[in-house]
Amino acid sequence: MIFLQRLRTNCDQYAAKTALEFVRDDGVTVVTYRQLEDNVLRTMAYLRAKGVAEGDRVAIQLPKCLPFVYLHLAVMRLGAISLPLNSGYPAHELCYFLQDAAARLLLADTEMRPSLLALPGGVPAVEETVFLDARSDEGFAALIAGYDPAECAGLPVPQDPTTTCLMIYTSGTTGRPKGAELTHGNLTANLDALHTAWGWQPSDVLLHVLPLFHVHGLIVALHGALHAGATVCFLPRFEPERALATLCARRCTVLMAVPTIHRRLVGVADASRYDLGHVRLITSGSDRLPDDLFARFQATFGHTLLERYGMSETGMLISNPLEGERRVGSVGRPLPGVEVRIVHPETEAPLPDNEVGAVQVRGPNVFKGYWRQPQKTAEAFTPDGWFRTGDMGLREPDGYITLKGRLRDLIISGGYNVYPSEVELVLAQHPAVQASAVIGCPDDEWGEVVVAVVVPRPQAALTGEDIISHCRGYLVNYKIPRRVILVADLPRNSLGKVQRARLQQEWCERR
Ligand code: MLC
Repeated sequence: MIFLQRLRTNCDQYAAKTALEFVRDDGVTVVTYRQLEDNVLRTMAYLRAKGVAEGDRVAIQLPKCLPFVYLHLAVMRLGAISLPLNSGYPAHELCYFLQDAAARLLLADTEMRPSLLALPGGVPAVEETVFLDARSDEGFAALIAGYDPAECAGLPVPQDPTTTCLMIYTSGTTGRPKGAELTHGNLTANLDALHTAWGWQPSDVLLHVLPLFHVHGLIVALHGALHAGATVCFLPRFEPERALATLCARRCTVLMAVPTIHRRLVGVADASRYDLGHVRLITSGSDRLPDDLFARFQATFGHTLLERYGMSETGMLISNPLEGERRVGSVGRPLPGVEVRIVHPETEAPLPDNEVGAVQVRGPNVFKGYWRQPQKTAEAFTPDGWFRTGDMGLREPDGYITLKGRLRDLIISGGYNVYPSEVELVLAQHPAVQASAVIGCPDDEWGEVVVAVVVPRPQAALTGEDIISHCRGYLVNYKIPRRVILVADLPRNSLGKVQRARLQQEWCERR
């Protein structure tokens, strides 16, 4: 059953049960499954009145809030395409996504109003921008109150598994980010697989600490819980003590997070005083879980983290088991319905067990393609339909897969992907920059941090601070270099390509 249909069924079956709780400093907003359905139907009527129709892209750039959830679900239910965007994107970066996706409507935070209205030529591409005060539930409730839920209650729930319902932007080794088109079928296949693998129950209460604009927080966590008829307890942002206190106070049973968050949890003073005995599952993903953190988490909370592996284009692919060995350093075995193979990175011939090669995947969870990028889509797949993940790994004889680095120049910082090319393009726009290379350096807290190695133009008086303040205007916070190194020249190979590995050797260790 398509996810949206299942959610609709859950709204009937669990009508009086809490679907969503939003915990704020000044109290908790509670939304039952019946109210969720009502709010989604009203939001659909609101969006229809704005002219949103099947296939339209609707960009949502809001901080974490309940209206985000209603808008996202309503857009998909209308057969349109939800385009969630990081609430931290500065106007300049946001424009690229709006233009590329040719979004019909932008729902933006009121805080973005000054910078968006100051854009020369206005907000590009979109037909309308609506500013919402997402921090106030009352404001949105008042906005949709005048719309009749009955207007959309009779509309058929989209059923075609091949229709795109969600677009998540991801970058590549070259060029600008691309919109990965995920279909109803992709989401459903992934949720069905996770439901079984992780033993989701209607009685589960998920503590939601992640952002809503990525696959992890949106699909794996939020959709996962709604698919199960469970309860989602949202924290507006991650704060370690508050997360632990809420886990206990609200008797949460599931937590999903990235290694940086787990590291902050174990770092809380006297963390083991929090009794997490009622929690049944704590997962880790979006970045490699360091072995020491796996052990420290176990020692602190008595919980064995369940590490899993996925990506925006594919949803979840591989997971350690709910029952059985959660192997340190390994991401586990392929989820039901997902095929994984390890191939030679150049010939793409399958490799025997225990040999490191490129990880390729296939299954109903794998995305349709990159939005309006047939060439890039073709390059992402082998001729026989396997998706090239860009990660390296090996399979052990018992089927467990261990990731062993990346084929492409990807930096993962705090669970967010950063592609050097994106930052380099911004650096190139600085008039005093002659050349640059962006590398990831290992970091205990963030996994990796972004470091820029910059060659200034001759005679230019350039400082690292100049570079950083230039980047602030163009890039979201986690892509801004933490360190800028000014050099006279970059090491290049005989083809003129910058040797990033040499830069890493030279600069990452010298701290
Ligand atoms: C915040 N900052 C970061 C950062 N997050 N810098 C580098 N990397 C990051 N990930 C910046 C802040 O802007 C600030 O800069 C400084 O670091 C300190 O901020 P902070 O307050 O300590 O950070 P915080 O806001 O608490 O955020 C940390 C975090 C967050 C770990 C909670 O990064 C986070 O939610 N990460 C989760 C990412 C995620 O959901 N990924 C899923 C992708 S989906 P300044 O200059 O302002 O001081 C995917 C598929 C899959 O990958 O398999 O899951």
